[in-house]
Amino acid sequence: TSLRRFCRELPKAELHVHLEGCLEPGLLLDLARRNEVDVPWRTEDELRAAYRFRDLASFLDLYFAGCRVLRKRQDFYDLTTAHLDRAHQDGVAHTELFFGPQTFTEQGIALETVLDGVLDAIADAGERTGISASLLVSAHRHRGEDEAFALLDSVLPWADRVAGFGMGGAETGNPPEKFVRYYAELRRQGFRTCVHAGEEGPAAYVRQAFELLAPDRIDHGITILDDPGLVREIAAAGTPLTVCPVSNVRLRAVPSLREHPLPRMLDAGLNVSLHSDDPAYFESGLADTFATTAHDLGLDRPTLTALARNGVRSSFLPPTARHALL
Ligand code: ES4
Ligand code: ZN
Repeated sequence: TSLRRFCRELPKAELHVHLEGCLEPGLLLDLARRNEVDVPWRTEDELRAAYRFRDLASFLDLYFAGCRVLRKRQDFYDLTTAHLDRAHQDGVAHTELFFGPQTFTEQGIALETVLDGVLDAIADAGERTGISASLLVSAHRHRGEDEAFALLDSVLPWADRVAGFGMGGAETGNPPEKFVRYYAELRRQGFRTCVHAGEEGPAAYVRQAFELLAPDRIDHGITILDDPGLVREIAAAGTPLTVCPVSNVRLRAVPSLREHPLPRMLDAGLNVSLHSDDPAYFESGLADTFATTAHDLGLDRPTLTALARNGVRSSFLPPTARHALL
């Protein structure tokens, strides 16, 4: 079988994908028209031409600009449905979707509009295709800890439909140490946690995340190799690192896929798995991410299988559901 087909058929768990980053150009422009939101792009090609990023911050500018077209419950439903149908086609058996309500509540959109649209689509997609999906509520680190606490309080009515909590946003200047009390509270309330760290921030941020926040997973973590002692500690702990190689190249955290640290991370015994991050903006779903990463880094099929199994093992599914996918 071809590499592409092998990667598509591999049973995969997608654990690091932002729902807002699944907004494809066609739907974005449709929603802009539907909701009469002015956007600076008239065609899908014009929008795609803007997918040239200097760094994480320049990407987040476009990502948050795209979010402005999402206004109504049906919009969140349509975004989630379109993504889950593509993920199902891509051989994703289970996915944990990051979603950041602060973007929308800040614009006066009710939390129920946003969450019920997403959660209804997750339930309907499961019935239609069999895909298993759950929600990770994501706070923005650039908004600070008080706003993260307010987010937590506001989503508690949906707590039984939230698989865990994460944190993304502008990393440089917003180190994990600013969120120690927030993560302690998440843990006290029994929630699973992840945190973006070491995407473009230094290894010291990954160390802070690991030691001070004690997350169940670390998202990215690619700069960890600058601190060999930390590599040994995190490898020994087995803490999953959800790596997104295509994203890292698009946001210029690494110069090219061929130079990506993934092989060194595997050699160091870290629990790494592969993910897409923002498939619409980086123009690569999970199957393509596996295939292009394998091609450019020369990964063999047993390695791809191991990466996919790491993803399944690192999911927040209950053990029986995890084992069914292994
Ligand atoms: C991110 Cl808030 C957010 N969304 C998508 N990708 C990200 N990377 C870091 N923060
Ligand atoms: Zn991410």
